[in-house]
Amino acid sequence: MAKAPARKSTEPAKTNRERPDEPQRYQASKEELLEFYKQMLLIRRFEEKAGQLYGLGFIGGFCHLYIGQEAVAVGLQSALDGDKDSVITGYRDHGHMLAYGIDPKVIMAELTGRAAGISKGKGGSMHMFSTEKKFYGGHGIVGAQVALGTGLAFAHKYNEDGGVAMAYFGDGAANQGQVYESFNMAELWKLPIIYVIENNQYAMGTSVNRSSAEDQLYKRGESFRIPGIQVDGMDVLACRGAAEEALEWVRSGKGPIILEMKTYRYRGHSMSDPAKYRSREEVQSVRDKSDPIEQVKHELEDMKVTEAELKAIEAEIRKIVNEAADFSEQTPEPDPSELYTDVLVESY
Ligand SMILES: Cc1ncc(C[n+]2csc(CCOP(=O)(O)OP(=O)(O)O)c2C)c(N)n1
Ligand SMILES: [Mg+2]
Repeated sequence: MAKAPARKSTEPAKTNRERPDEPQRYQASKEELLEFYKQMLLIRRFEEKAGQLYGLGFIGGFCHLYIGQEAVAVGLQSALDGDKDSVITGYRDHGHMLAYGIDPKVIMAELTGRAAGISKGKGGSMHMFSTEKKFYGGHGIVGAQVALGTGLAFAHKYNEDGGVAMAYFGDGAANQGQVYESFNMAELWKLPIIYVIENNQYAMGTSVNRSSAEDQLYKRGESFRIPGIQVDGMDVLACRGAAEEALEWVRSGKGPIILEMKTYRYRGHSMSDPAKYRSREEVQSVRDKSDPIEQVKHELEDMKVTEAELKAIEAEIRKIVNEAADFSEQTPEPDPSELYTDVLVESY
């Protein structure tokens, strides 16, 4: 049988092998660094309080805490344009909402299932949304937010609104098939999206090295020609610097980019976690060596911020969190007639 001739492509070779520059650590002013510190501390204290309320039975259902990962949401989202850009994430979402300046009271009230909650008490920990702030959840299906985020990016491009979508997902989610279908379309259509892989080293109870053939997750876009950058996710200024670089790439029409944030979660995967997959020493060692909040505290001290000023910030944050907790306990639950409302919201 005659051999079929080698197929000749009529399309020009895709030569997009340009790479973004190596990101620089962001040079923050004292005021900016203080703001980052406050936001990270707010997330930490808010999450600690949520953990307590869960233990007391005020919060039902699932609850995944963000403690340890604060620098990622704060550093990245500080670079976004709140009027244009959109954010989407998974179920570990309270930190991302707080970093976006959403009122802690309505987040805590959502956790306790109250009508005043941001999803009217009907979403809970994993399903918080604020279309007003272009925050599109809060999703419980691992990896689903990647495809949905790609859709948000498509909408930005289609509507020519100049916005960029930021889609967060975990190291575990990075092994889901729909992530790669999304990567393909995003690069093909040069969609304005930053894929943020929050590599906190574990998916529930499985370490990234045990589950991933390629554990350098920033390389996961290579076969789609999507560049990736690995970032110290425990350093808020490194996170901000990486966001600047990624935004420059995406806003100039070059298509998607991947940021792999090397981070760590201190608490269990969710509120019930036998924690048999890692030692206490491992967790303690990360806390001691690279806690994102302590690092910033030291930098602030170097900038001559006094202990009294730092204590005042701590007191201010504790007050905000206590007020949110009081509100979330006292405000009423939704009326049963709300059961069938808000099932579908048209956002575009
Ligand atoms: C499609 C799907 N499969 C499995 C689960 C159960 N599940 C919930 S969280 C999780 C681990 C995800 O880990 P990772 O993506 O690393 O995120 P992290 O929890 O570390 O933030 C799994 C398997 C799910 N919610 N959805
Ligand atoms: Mg993980």
